[in-house]
Amino acid sequence: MVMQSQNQNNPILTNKRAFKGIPVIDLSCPDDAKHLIVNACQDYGFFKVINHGVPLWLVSQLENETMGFFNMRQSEKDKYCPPNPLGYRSNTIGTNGDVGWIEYLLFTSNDFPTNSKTFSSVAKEYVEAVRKLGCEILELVAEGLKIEPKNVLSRMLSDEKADTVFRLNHYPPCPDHRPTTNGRNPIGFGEHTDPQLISIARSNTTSGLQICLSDGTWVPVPPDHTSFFINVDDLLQVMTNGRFKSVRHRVVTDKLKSRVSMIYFGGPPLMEKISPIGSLIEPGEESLYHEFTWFEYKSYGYKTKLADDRLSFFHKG
Ligand code: GA4
Repeated sequence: MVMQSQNQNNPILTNKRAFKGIPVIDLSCPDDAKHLIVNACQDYGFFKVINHGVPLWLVSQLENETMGFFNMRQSEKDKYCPPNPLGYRSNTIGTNGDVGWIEYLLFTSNDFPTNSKTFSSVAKEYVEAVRKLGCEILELVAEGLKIEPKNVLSRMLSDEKADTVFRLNHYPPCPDHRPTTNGRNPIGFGEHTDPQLISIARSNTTSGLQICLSDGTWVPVPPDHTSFFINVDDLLQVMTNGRFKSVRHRVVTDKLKSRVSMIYFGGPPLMEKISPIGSLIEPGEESLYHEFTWFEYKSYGYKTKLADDRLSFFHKG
């Protein structure tokens, strides 16, 4: 009967909390933050942090250097395009046929080869500051979930072999007269979940980021260039046995303004074994995922298309 769909949309009847906007977590109040972070990770897999301690001069400096790079002539930028998904790319995302209205620089670990020494060293300093923020957030997660030791998650980001990815994106304005758009804003970066543990994103004042709620609704994320947006990624969903949600997200382009974003993807060392944390499995509950190494997950994930559900491959049953 039709009644069913009415009930599905009613947040009270479905026991889902109604969406009241992106959760904002003030990191200067850690005792509150640890509980609010856990709630946000369970409800949306997404939240914004303020009073994060990352110096804003460093953020602006990186944005300036980044725009300096993207403003270069195309032939200059193409010199930074090595024959793999790292370095400079435009339009293509990954290696399996995904495209977007985007150009970007993609780096791994501590290696940021760019056109200028200043750019490379600012990128390195920024990634270090954001990695520390990631560790702080994962420690609050551990405290909020009452799992021990406190560094059970954060140690994977601080490990010298941590598999870090860093991405600088530029979405040029996309006028709607282009044939691909059909009157709708075209996609800058298609819908997907991030494979790692957590992602930490910052953008300029241009909107575009959207997240998908558990009922399938897409909601726009209002830009805030002084804050950071945190995503729960696939591995954190696995380690919490599905309690935290790896957030599906995408970026739509703007007709007039260009958007620039900088994203740190915190991954563990490649040989780290990933499985649900025992103390998070309630009596009578089963582990939902097979154990795998990050290397296995990443190798599989990089063969998939952006929008694919990579987690289901490692799901039991
Ligand atoms: C999504 C998150 C990060 O941007 C990224 C992306 C990577 C790429 O751009 O090369 C992937 C994508 C991301 C997941 C599936 C594969 C790999 C593109 C793609 C189709 C750098 C990452 O680590 O995974």
